[in-house]
Amino acid sequence: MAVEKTFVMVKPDGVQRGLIGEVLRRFEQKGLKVVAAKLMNVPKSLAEQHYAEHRERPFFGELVSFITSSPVFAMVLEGESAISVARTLMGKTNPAESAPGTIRGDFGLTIGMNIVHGSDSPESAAREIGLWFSEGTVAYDKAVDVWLA
Ligand code: RTP
Ligand code: MG
Repeated sequence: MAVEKTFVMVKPDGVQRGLIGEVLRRFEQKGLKVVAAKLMNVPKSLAEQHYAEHRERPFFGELVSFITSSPVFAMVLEGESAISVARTLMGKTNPAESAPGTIRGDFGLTIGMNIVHGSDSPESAAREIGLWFSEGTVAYDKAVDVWLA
């Protein structure tokens, strides 16, 4: 167990449906802290780098065009086992197979529009945080941590 940072993003479908607050609420309620956040349009080059592992997949073009189609809400969340905890709250990649109670299970229907992204490993988290937040993250004064425990 270790305190980790993870990169999470509300995708264009989630932003357009007004779900930024709902998604963020679930992560905050769980105990993860927001250490960086911004609403932004995604340059094509950033989308291609972010999803580079899927470059050869048949859905790659569709995925890049979707993620660049309108603003996303990008954030870095911090907490104990933040990477796997965020993925658990999100649910499975395909919302049709995601359990009720998860973000994708409660709000999604199709795999192409699954509302939220979260880093899938420590290596991905480090890579994605560097890619999306080259300006860095914000550190909290440790004195307030007692209220978040
Ligand atoms: P993400 O990276 O977006 O957090 O999603 P994930 O780890 O759960 O899933 P991943 O395998 O990394 O796939 C990335 C995104 O590509 C889209 N996808 N479409 N048409 C398809 O068969 C298909 N498969 C994946 C999804 O939007 C998925 O989130
Ligand atoms: Mg992924």
